[in-house]
Amino acid sequence: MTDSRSDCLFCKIVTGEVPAEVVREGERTLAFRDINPQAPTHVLIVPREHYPDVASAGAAGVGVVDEIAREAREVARAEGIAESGYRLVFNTGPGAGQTVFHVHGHLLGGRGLQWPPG
Ligand code: D5M
Repeated sequence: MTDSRSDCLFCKIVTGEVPAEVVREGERTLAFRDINPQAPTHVLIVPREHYPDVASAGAAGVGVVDEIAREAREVARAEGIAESGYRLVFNTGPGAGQTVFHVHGHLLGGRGLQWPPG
């Protein structure tokens, strides 16, 4: 479950085949702005390796979810939202709104965020 997929949009962003506004390049991750932002800061953090969702990425036991959280902290600092607070969301499965099946953390911030999220 770790190879690049020719039919996966975020694998294509990782390889540069599809353009994106990249904000941070990690050794194991890439962070780029969401094409349909839901907050002043809305950045997606993806592993370079392909996992369909956070459950499979976590189950692989290779630290990739930890790495996404670490990168989110760095992006939040760079975006100036680390102090005011931010949300890191993994939609998991179609019922939860996942539409791209390459695990991605949504980093959201820069405005007040409501709870529950709906
Ligand atoms: O989130 C998938 C997210 O991916 C959604 O917020 C839109 C975003 N998206 C889709 N295509 C692109 C491209 N090409 N660049 C940047 N962002 C993109 P999900 O949790 O799966 O619903």
